[in-house]
Amino acid sequence: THSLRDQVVLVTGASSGIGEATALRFAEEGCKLIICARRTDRLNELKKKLVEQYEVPVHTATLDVTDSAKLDEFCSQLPPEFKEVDILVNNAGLALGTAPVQENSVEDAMTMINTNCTSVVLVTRHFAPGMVERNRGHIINISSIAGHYGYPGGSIYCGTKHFVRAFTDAARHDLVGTDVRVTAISPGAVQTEFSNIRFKGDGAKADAVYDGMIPLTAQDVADSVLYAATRPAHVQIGDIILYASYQASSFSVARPL
Ligand code: 8X3
Repeated sequence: THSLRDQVVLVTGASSGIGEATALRFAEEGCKLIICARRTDRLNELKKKLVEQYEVPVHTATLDVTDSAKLDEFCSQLPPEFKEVDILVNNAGLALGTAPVQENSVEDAMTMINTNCTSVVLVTRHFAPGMVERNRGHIINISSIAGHYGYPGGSIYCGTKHFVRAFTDAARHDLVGTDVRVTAISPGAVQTEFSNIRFKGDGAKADAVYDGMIPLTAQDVADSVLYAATRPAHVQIGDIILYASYQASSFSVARPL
């Protein structure tokens, strides 16, 4: 395996869930962290934890990744110590609603597309050239099992995750022959704020998603990210699909508990 010590890792959507768990795991390996998210207080709390527990350098930025001007500014104004990103984790993403296709909210659709797709394009466009120039780097995109098939009520969300998967695959083709690796991670049911956000704060609906089964945790997904990042340089993980054990797909979930 390959040591991550002192590598610069950027995680978008780092204030909670998979992003936060991933930032903590990279810090544990001695990486320098750039963490961005919308919630300043949550970011500051995470920064404190990263610095106190792992004594690593941390740069934070309060940022809504759907604001492309701010996103550009953030990417181009990183302090010198953090400018050369080695590992980019495109994690920021969300689902909003489960409307059938004929009733999609255009506003929700645009928020999902801008968060899950556009931001990945922009951040990758910013940091990939430096990776190619230095001939080192790893782009890790958090996709979903929703990137592998569609399901009822998921026309936009599944569409965005299919985009992430195809973008990841095409990027791997573009970068073949360089030492820059490109990986997708495709989790199934993970208990984070995901369902609370999808159901807009309806806790009962959110809880029902995980009722009677044992969902994946954010840490389980962070483990997969770390697995991909710590392979020897000649090994490139394409996509890790991970389901909860009581789950065979988004729409086939057993609830024996
Ligand atoms: C989240 C998993 O099954 O709701 O990406 O699409 S699912």
